[in-house]
Amino acid sequence: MDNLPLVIASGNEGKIREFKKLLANFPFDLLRQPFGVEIEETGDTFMENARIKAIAVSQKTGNLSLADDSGLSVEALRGAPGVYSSRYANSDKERIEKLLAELKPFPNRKAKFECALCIASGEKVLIEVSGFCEGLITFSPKGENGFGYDPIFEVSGLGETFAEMDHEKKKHIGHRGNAFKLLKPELKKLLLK
Ligand code: ITT
Repeated sequence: MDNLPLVIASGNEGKIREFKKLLANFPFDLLRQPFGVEIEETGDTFMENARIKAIAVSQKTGNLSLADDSGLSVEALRGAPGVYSSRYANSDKERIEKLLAELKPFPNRKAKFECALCIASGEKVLIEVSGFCEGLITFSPKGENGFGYDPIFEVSGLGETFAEMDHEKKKHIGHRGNAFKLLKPELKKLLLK
């Protein structure tokens, strides 16, 4: 059977790397979204934004698409940065600095990563799932792996940040990996159709 083209509807290299690993055993030809695609994320939830991105890229390319909208919600900051995680500041370094500064007065360091995944074909949503990972915000960045807020997110009970883990470990316990566990059986059903 020929591989099916699947466009990863993301411009975030960190996410794309993780998806290549998660989808390695599936019969997909993974494609990048067309250069210069800018999609306005107007949703109030991660899932709404994942749908917006998946549908826009599928309509643009004529292929099946997979979009991920994800982010970090910090309890003491009443859920911020949440759906604004990528718009919180201009670079990973500045986002981390801003979050640590805003959280400084609060003893409560609890936070949660969420990842909403959506597979679309044209304007039709075929699959949507969400995954979570709970943890604590550290007082300073630790570790060199991963991307985004990984150096300041310590997974509950593990005592190490996402950036201190290898890819395999993050894949198993992270929000994207947890969403992918729910996506997997649905994807298998889709491929049988
Ligand atoms: P696309 O929309 O093109 O996929 P983006 O970076 O704008 O790329 P989002 O709107 O979903 O993606 O924003 C998610 C932000 O949340 C991302 O930029 C990171 O800062 C952060 N984030 C998401 N998943 C993460 C992870 O696994 N580790 C660290 N930070 C993460």
